[in-house]
Amino acid sequence: MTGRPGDRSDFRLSRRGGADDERGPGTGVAVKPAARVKKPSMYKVVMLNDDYTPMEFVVMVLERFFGKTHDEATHIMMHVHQKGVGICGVYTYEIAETKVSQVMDLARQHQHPLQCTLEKA
Ligand code: TYC
Repeated sequence: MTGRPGDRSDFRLSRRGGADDERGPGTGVAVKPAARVKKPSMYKVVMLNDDYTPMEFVVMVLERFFGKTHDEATHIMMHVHQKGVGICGVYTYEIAETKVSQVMDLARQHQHPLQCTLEKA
């Protein structure tokens, strides 16, 4: 299996309709074996406290980009406010990276110092 388009090097002829059944050679049905799929690594999107970003802005960010309800967002924001750091969500790398960018871009546009990073889960 090379990953090249159209590559069927990992296909095998099935027993039924095999290469030398009554239909003769070369009539077998190509069957792809179950792929071995690795689970992707997961990444935490982590938010850091600061003294200037308004609480309502953090709550809005958690609702908008992390699908939290108002109550969930308020809880996470208060956790970060009190403990200094908190988890917004856990995602595969590309999604986590996109969410960090979305948060940082919006914070920058509003001139808030809010910081958000990614950590391997
Ligand atoms: N500490 C901020 C304030 O008192 C609120 C805040 C919460 C800021 C969470 C950032 O990630 C944060 N306005």
